[in-house]
Amino acid sequence: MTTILYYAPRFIRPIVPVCLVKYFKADIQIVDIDDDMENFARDFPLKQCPSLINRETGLYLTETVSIDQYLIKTYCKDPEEVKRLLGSSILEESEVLRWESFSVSDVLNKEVGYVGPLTGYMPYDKDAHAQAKEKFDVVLKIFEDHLKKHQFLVSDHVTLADLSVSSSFFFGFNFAFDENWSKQYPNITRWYKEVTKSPYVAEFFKDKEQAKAFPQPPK
Ligand SMILES: N[C@@H](CCC(=O)N[C@@H](CS)C(=O)NCC(=O)O)C(=O)O
Repeated sequence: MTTILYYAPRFIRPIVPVCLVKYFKADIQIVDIDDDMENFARDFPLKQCPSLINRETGLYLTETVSIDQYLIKTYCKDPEEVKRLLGSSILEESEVLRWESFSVSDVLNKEVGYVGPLTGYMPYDKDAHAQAKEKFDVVLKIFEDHLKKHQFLVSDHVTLADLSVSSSFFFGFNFAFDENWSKQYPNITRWYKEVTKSPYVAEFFKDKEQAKAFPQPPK
């Protein structure tokens, strides 16, 4: 029985794991949770993805950070490339983990909290939305300041940190971050455009466009 990576096209966190499986041509079946809900829900009661399972060998992983590590360390055959992606010193490895963990927790949650109500994905409440904006602005400032001084998040090349954070920012760039937004965040935009062209994720991003207009709050 093959290993299965569960994902859903509407979700952000599985973007990088799916790209890694494709890039490394891993012998893993990529399955949409909606096409296999009974088995998925039985084995993953939280019904969250990405999740990785081989029902024969007992391989069972949840958490994007864990799945990304597993995929790279198992399927990337070049040890130098593994170091390039995951860091080549203890400090770099820790920094990659820091940004990756941040991206699938605070970054994504605060981004969805701010952008989601503008797109109808979540209910809109004026005061709650103002607070969500304040919180996400802090996240944005962290990245804008960092990327003003650095080409990439950790090293002088793309690491898993860049892949993970840029895929979290996809939610914003897809639904809200238009050209005007980019004028306010030129370094995030420059970095996002560069990282999303990286061969690891280019296939996914090649037909994705930046939002044409920032959505306005419902009247
Ligand atoms: N802690 C998990 C969270 C996974 C997660 O929440 N995934 C979202 C998709 S991006 C999901 O499956 N949401 C459906 C739900 O929570 O019902 C991780 O970092 O991978």
